[in-house]
Amino acid sequence: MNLQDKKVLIIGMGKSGEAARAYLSGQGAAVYPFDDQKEGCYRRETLPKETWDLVILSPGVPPDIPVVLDAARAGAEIIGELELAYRAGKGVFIGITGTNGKTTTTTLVGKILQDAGMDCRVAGNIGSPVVTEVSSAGEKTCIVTEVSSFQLETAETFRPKISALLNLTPDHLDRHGDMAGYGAAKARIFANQDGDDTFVYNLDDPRVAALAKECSASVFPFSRRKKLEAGVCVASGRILIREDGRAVDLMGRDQLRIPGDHNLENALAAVAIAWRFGVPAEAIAASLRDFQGVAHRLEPVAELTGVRYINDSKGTNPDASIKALEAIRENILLIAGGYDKQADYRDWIDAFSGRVKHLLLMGATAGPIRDAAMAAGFASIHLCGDMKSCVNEAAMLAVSGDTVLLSPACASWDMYDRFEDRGDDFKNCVKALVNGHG
Ligand code: UMA
Repeated sequence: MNLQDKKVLIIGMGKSGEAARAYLSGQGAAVYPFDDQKEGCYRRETLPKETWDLVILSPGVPPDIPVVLDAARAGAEIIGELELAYRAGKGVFIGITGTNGKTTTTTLVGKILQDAGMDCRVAGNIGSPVVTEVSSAGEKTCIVTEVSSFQLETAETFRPKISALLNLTPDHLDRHGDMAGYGAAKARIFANQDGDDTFVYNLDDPRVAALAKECSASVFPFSRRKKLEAGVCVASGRILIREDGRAVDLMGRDQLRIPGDHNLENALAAVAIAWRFGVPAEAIAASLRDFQGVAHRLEPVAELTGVRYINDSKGTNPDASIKALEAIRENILLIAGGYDKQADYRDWIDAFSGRVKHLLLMGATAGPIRDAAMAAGFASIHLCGDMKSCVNEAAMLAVSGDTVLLSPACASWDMYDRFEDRGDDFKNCVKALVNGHG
């Protein structure tokens, strides 16, 4: 794509927008940054009469705000930063999406490839814009990309060599309208693939399995429940790769260091991806045995007077938080609440049963969650206002053997810029307790 002297509008000057600006400027384009909040950017009033060769829309910006509609009316092509990176024509892409587990799986695939000595970068929704990584990539560099539904909406021609769909449960319905809209966005991960490419998917997830039927790529499923003729599965406690009538016994599932059934699924997905990418089985197994998980996802923080503190700030939707509750199992003091994505909390509250002793709430959804929990008969609820009061209140209520878990079931955007900041706030509040300043 020749970008020399092209007139490009970038909407949203966060991480994606700034990365796109740097790339486009380097390619000789004339860049116009737009942002509702930031200094030094154009505003809508100065832009509606302009025409554009290209518009780059940041993933967190809703596609129906006036400045985007103006650009669409003017006939501009609107793409996202992922698509821009893909059009650079460099690197071989692995694209990983799903409601939960994306970051863990992407990190793990990156580790397996790097441990195996391959030239590889990890990028995307995980935090490092794809276009930045692509700028310095070679033709054969593997770009292991965590892809969100927001990024897929604006990825017209994106065609990963290997794509993966981990699971599909309600999330971001405020943006996608309903599950059909959300699923359609996720299915874009394989929309441009053909028989030379691979689609890895979770056979145990009925919504994902239904979408896989529409896929033209070579499919390679994984399952933790069923034995498969072809794909990656678990039998008698062993992780197996099966393909072309041959079975490779990779390792025992008990050799994984990341906890919970959901992490087993993430590991199976990573095995399927790495195998199809050509990594030898022994190398995959060695990296898997070594992998300790990612920050903000069931991350142990401290133990104080027999009480464990665990940071799961990445639990940004009910289903992710259910996975954390299932992994910890019992005696949980749960800190939750945050930005309102219009989620349905009923299944999550049902999962409290036998597991959660006290619920400590903060953020915009504190009220709605309290009401839903009371309606479901869960009464031990504490409205706390901020992280410090949540942590201090939990420390007062907890007894030896309990776990204080931050797993909000909501995004952080009402109180923090990013879930990482929320997790760091939790860790700092716990550290203050440990140092006696809680
Ligand atoms: N903005 C406007 N008008 C609006 C809305 C936003 O001007 O109506 C501006 C804001 O003022 C801000 C900028 O847009 O300056 C923010 O853009 P953004 O929300 O797209 O955020 P980025 O910093 O570009 O980060 C994005 C992803 N964020 C979202 O999708 C919300 C990051 O994913 C990603 O790591 C980063 O690109 C690099 O690829 C985060 C995320 O929360 C982790 N993702 C969601 C999730 O995982 O659930 C999808």
